[in-house]
Amino acid sequence: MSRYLNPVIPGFNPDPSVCRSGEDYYLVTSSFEFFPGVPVYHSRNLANWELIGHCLTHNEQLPLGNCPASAGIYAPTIRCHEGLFYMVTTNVSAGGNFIVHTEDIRGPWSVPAPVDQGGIDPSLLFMNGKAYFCSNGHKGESGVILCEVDPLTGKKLSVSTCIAHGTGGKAPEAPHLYFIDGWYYLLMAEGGTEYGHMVTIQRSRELYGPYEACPHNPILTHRNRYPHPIQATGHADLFEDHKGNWWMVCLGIRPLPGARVMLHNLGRETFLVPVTWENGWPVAGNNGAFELEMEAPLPLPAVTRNFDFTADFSSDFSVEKSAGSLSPHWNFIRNPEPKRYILDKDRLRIKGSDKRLSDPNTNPSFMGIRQQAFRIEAETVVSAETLSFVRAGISAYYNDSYHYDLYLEQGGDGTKAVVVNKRIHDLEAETYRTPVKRETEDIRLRISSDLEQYHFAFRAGEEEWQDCGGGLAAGLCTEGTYRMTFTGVYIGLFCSGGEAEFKSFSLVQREEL
Ligand code: 6LW
Repeated sequence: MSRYLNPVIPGFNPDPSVCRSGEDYYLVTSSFEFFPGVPVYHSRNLANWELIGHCLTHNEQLPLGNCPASAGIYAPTIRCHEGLFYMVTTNVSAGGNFIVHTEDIRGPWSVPAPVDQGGIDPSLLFMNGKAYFCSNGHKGESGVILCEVDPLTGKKLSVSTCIAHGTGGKAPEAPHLYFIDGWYYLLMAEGGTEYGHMVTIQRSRELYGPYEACPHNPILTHRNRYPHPIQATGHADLFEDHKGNWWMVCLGIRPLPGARVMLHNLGRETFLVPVTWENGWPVAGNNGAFELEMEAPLPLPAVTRNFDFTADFSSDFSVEKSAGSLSPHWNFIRNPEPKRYILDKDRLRIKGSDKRLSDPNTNPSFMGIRQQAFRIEAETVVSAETLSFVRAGISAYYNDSYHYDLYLEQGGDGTKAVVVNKRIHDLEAETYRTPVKRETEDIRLRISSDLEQYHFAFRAGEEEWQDCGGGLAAGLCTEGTYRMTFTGVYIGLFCSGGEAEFKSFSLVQREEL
């Protein structure tokens, strides 16, 4: 037995799916309007996951132009079969369901092979030399829809047929099919991906059903566990490790511990739950529940975790080659324009455009890292050398309608100010502004957070740190958003207007609650 900590992948990492290749495990999560798409994590012990790349690294694989916040790439499934890795997902804003494949998990992955079956949350089952494709809903029909597919071309080889519905919960989704000990098992999420979320399972001797429900459904849920630090658990994938132990990865959220209503800003995170079998049915965790600290038979012991990030601006970096030279932790908002991000003498230059962080469905100049702990401290050093107007700094960015920005503003005449600007819903307000001396070259900007607030501070040259106020974390929480949104907060560097130079960026993410 080894001890490990949940979530195994904190921060915005929803809809996890996992596959095993020998003694290596690969896990993918949803990425919505962010680029590159579908992060790929690697682990050998199932508790520590390293981000090793993304499945969708080219614009042709990931058209996100005009995609609204929390649209774009929905839940992925990863499988490996006969030496190839397959990832299947939905671009809900362009093209629907598609499959990509690769021999090398580190990419590049193939061009997308579209599958002419609708619905979301697609999954693959390889069985007796055939590949089956299921998704949730199709042409207005609810339920799990199945067809045989050529996984390389995406061509459908049979008609799409509804094989099952959920077990009565709201929003049945996230279907995965497995063949285990002579049974086809159909794992699903139900109850909606909010506080009633749950995982159910059904089984049949025949792939096309009829499916019978497990007598102890839901097999995983925290819907009756209030208050518990982990809520909204569901959307799972089931697998056996190379030692014969069974597991589920699932999503869940950690609401802000201090809030009287449940609110979460870190996003839907990835959790690991041990699974045992009783009478041919899986039992997840402790009768469907699990904790932040777990004891379980990991294939290898867990090691100490560290989610700190320090940017390396010295590498030979271009956004076009982002899968290679840029740390995969950097994400962009929709398809980035490579010309706007330049590494030059250990500095990052970001060129702004007329697009601002609050502009919907577009690609402002921004590079961000997921916030993975409630308590963080992020710092950057920015200097603006420009003849035109520029705003450049650091942002706690949820999406175009919810972000807190701390930046240096420089006018065309050389006047400089440090500003805090907050955007919540349709209200945008400057909450802090102070001039800084024209001759000041470097401004150090800091965003820190605790369980309630983000705090902003700056330091001009060698002067003292100046407090610039704070902003409630509640302003960047999914539950408060106007449309239903699925992402989490990024801490990122941005520039609008002219051009700015960033000399460093670090993000300390403290795990302890
Ligand atoms: C995912 C679906 C869902 O595809 O959210 O709330 C979608 N339910 O299962 C995006 O994560």
